[in-house]
Amino acid sequence: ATGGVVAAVDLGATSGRVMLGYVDDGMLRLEQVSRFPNGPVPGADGELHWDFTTLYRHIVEGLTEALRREPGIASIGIDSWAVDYGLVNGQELLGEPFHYRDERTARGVELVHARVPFGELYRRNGLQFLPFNTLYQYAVEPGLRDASSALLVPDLVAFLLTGARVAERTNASTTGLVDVRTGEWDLELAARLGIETSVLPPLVDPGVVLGTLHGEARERVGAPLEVVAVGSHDTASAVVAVPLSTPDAAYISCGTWGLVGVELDGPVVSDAAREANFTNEGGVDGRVRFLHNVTGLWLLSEAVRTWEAEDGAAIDLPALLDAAASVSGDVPLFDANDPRLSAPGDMPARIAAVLGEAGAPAPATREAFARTIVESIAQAFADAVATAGRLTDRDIDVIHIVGGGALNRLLCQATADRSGLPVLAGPVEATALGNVLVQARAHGWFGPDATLEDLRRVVAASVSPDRYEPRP
Ligand code: LFR
Repeated sequence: ATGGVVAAVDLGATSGRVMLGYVDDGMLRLEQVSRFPNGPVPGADGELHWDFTTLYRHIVEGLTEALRREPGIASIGIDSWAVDYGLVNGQELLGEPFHYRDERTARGVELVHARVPFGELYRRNGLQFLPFNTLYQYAVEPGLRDASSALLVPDLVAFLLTGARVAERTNASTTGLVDVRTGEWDLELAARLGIETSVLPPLVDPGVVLGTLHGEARERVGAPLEVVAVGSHDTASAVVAVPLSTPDAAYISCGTWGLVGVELDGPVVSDAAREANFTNEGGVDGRVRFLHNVTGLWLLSEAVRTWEAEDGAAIDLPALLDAAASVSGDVPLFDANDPRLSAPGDMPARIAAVLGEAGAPAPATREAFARTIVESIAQAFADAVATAGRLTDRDIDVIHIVGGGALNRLLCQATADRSGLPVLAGPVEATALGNVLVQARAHGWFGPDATLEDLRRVVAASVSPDRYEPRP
């Protein structure tokens, strides 16, 4: 066959969805089946969790509806944000997973670095420092002792659906416990950190069949559908669907985060890469996602959330961005990666405080504030692209922006202006497309030996990006 239909479950930090992906003669099309909200939920002591139980219910409902619409679904693929996990014992989920923005991780960082200095960690796992990397969470996770397995979010969904206990490799690379050179669990590192290695499930690669729906999931959805591993880290799936147009192209996968970097065949764990806080995450087909996390649209969505709470009414984001685009003159910039901006809470006040420290007045209107946020994100994007070029000795000639950020015209233009490079924006749904493509390839719909480049050709044939030229 040269085509068919699959279902993609794509969970983001602010919303999740179930999509149908149609492949037909080298072309690709998505249809949204359901979309549901997601976000941090404070627990009894103010700690931040995910409401995984509700997410899972939405997933099963979405899949049920997907199968009703499309009885011919060939498989299901699941991706989500990285690093977070659920603990299971037997068939039971031991409590709601922690949200990576919970502040307990600060203690985990201290504990881990006291045992293994960051320089050594970087040489072993290749990861930029992010305080929530899974190994820091495990260091403060008492529940690990009672668990038979620790499963990252997409693996946890696959486990509940099929009973399979695995760790998909691209997402496992974000735990900090996978050896960047071999792609296998670094059992010695885990042991040194006091992490029970029996909780780490066997690693599998994207494209592998994980199992078929079982038990209640099978009854509810109504068929023994197959679950196929995809690049289960959302960013890994997104990078699959970047229609890289030149060998020296950079990408920005922009949603809650802006993941800024290039694709490599092997890791770079130089001192310079470590100092620039660049990560070597595992990509599909053994590629390396050499990138830096920039705090992305989180800054804007948290600001909007604060203003909506003040007003007791919803804010029209496109209208706000249009108004922001018309703000004339220079607006003050702040460091988008300031760690004080990473927790939920009053974002405008915190940004005003950061600006105040630097002697800059806070913008007086909401549109000017939104402009300050977008320009500051764009500046951080431009800086990270330049650093990626420097660290990999590449002359970056174009920036692809994929994900929800590709819809933000102000951000795309500001990124072009501040980097001096053309920006190609789209596809918006890169993550779901990458999820679908890897499943479709596993079914042989692109021929027996389709490479990532072949998959990207399908994307390029199916969507046309918007082009932004840099302005002087
Ligand atoms: C993007 C993302 C990033 C990861 C962050 C936290 O959705 O997966 O790649 O660093 O979320 O998991």
